[in-house]
Amino acid sequence: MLRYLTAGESHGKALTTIVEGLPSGVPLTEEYINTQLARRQGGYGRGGRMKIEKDSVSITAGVRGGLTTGGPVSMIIENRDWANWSEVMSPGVDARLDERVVTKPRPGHADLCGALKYGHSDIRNILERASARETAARVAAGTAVRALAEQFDIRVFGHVIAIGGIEINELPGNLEEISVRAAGSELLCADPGTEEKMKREIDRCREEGDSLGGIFEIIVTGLPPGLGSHVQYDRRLDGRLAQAVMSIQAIKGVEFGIGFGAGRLPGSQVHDELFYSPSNGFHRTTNRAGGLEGGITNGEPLVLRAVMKPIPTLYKPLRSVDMHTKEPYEASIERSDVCAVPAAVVVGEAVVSFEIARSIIEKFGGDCLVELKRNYDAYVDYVKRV
Ligand code: EPS
Repeated sequence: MLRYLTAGESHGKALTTIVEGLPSGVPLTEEYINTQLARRQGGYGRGGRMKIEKDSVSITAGVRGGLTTGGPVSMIIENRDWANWSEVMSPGVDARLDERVVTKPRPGHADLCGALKYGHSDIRNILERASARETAARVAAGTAVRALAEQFDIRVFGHVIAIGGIEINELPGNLEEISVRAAGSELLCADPGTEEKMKREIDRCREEGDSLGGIFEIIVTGLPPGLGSHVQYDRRLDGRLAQAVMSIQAIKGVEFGIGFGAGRLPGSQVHDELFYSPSNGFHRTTNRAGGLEGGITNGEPLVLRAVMKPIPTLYKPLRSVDMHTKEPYEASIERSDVCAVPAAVVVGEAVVSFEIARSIIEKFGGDCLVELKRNYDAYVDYVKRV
């Protein structure tokens, strides 16, 4: 079973991740992962921290000569900001625990509930781990397995649909064109006219000390029918994907295909009709389901949307209560991103890649890539001949 864990605090020494269950023989390099780490750091609307960090992964186990060995792949991303925090964040008994203490919980953040749950009087012990800095490690893990998905010509890409109230007007009908246009945009937005409006909205919010969320879409092409399963709740691929994406910091909702829109339409306008032709096999001419039926891929592109709330660290004060004094206060000024939706797209691509790779390994088995490919090819051949 493919699995991963991350560890690390936002201003700690480093982020660590271990991916276990990757077959042997998958091409994987630090450069390949660094490309995705750099994409995650970009995007119009990031704050001062991204000027400090230049994320770069060090693979410390599980890869030899550019190929996975089958052993756990461990990866480390150092935090450059650690140099400014080593005394406060030190794991040693000499840590300066009396400095940079946080007692004022930010509304919308894990600050208060986390501190209550873990019995901390210094909220820093919560915010350091709740921080979206952790998503750098998730991108490393997701990219390591994306390398496997690419071996099967599976492509995962995302793009921004909305920032605040500004939504794209039109999208190219061709998925490849969406991918190309998003790749050339600072906001990963495939509609250039709208991108400019989104940037102006981010500028406006920055000036007002506010933050902005948005909606993004992740698309996966090249999937065979039959990944995931209807037989048990925790094997349904839509459920797993939703959990993976919902677990990204600040994500508040996930939908597939026409998603929530399906609740406003009759069944005749929701379900994708089935056709068969000798050249195309079984297929649909619409994809309102978003590529999944019964928790199983149906061979159409997977289309998933997620909504990200505005980041809760605001320059504009929101009312809250000091944990120690119980006195009301208005949140103090903190460094923050104004908008991190483009970064969330890259994280979304990573966690979706992970679930897709996991479902491939589950269905096709194999401890080395050659074995996995053999099983995959035999299945794809069978599907064609049905
Ligand atoms: C974050 C706060 C900011 C962001 C950070 C997430 O960091 P800092 O408190 O150091 O200014 O920049 O995001 C990252 C560091 C990152 O790599 O994405 C938060 O509170 O969640």
